[in-house]
Amino acid sequence: MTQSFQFSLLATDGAARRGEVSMPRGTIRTPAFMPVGTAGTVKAMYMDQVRDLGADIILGNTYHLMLRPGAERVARLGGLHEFARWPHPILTDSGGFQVMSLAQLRKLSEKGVTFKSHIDGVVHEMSPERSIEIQGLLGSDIQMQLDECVALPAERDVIERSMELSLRWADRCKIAFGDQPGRAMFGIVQGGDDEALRVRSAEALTGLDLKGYAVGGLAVGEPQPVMLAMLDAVCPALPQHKPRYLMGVGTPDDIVKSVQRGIDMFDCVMPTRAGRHGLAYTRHGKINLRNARHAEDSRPLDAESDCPAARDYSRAYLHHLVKAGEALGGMLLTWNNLSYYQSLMQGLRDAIEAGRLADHAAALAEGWARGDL
Ligand code: PRF
Repeated sequence: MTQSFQFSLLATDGAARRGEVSMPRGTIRTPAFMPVGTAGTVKAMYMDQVRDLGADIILGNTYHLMLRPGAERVARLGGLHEFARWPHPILTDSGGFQVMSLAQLRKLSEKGVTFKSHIDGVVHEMSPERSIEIQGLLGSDIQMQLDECVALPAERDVIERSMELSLRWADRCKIAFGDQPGRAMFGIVQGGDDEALRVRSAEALTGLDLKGYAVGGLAVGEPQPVMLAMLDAVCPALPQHKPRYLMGVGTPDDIVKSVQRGIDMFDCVMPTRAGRHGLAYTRHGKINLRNARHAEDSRPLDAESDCPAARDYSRAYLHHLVKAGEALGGMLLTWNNLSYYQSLMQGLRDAIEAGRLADHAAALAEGWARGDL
């Protein structure tokens, strides 16, 4: 196992990349999907299950963990890996995005962001430096710069000022992070739906020579073609030999199309959150188990899957669990969904290695369109 943080490109197919991100706690096979473990748990899953499905890394949230149980407390308890019993790599989001979507009474300035906790109303301050300090206390392997993400649509000058602020915060986060050979701090490209601003952001961050780059501020209300156009502009402006992470994306279709444009890493609450709401992702598209048409359907979600949740339980039983509000319903559907997402990523990795990504993407789309027969 390597003692430093490294990215190797193993194969390419068009703009798509098959790679490996190595660090002391393990190796991430890319393209990778990171299950979201916001509060130190991938909701409704055991960590062993998450690992067995093929996850090499999970995501944790600075915002939630700083509020409860607190970063200093997690540090005293041995760090997040030990606390949550996940010994493999962890990436933490910096908190800015969650403050903007969850906290009350937010105030943004050059210094950072002040907000009231959504849990108990206590006022907190987070600067770029404090965000990096918290991520260090948690023991995060890949730390994100503090950034500001504007909701779209927005005026160009609002997007521009916000993007410039995020760049200044990237500088400060880089200094705060310092030199930690086994860990990484990623910058976040912003710039809304403006290609020129996106390229400026990507070029300025590239100049900071960070260990990896995220693309933020997408999947925030814009149509998919706009997101894809931003990736078409941003990816060529990022260094070839650094990992690229598209934050908070997305549906299986978003992921495939983003991989085809050169993205290496993804995280999204979709498979876990949708699972707890009765939705199953399958090779044949999404199935809403709440629907009465499943009430006497004895077929499993996918007889050919090697995930027990997909293969061994009838849709009728899953429908019953979901309707009855039973915890097991959310557990089985989350298991199915993360299994589907990880198998999707394995399929993409294999296809890139074999140089047949375009055909593979077409076959996936055909399966989703075929529907749940
Ligand atoms: N910034 C950060 N986290 C994020 C985003 C962002 O822009 C997004 C946007 N899709 C999801 N998570 N820091």
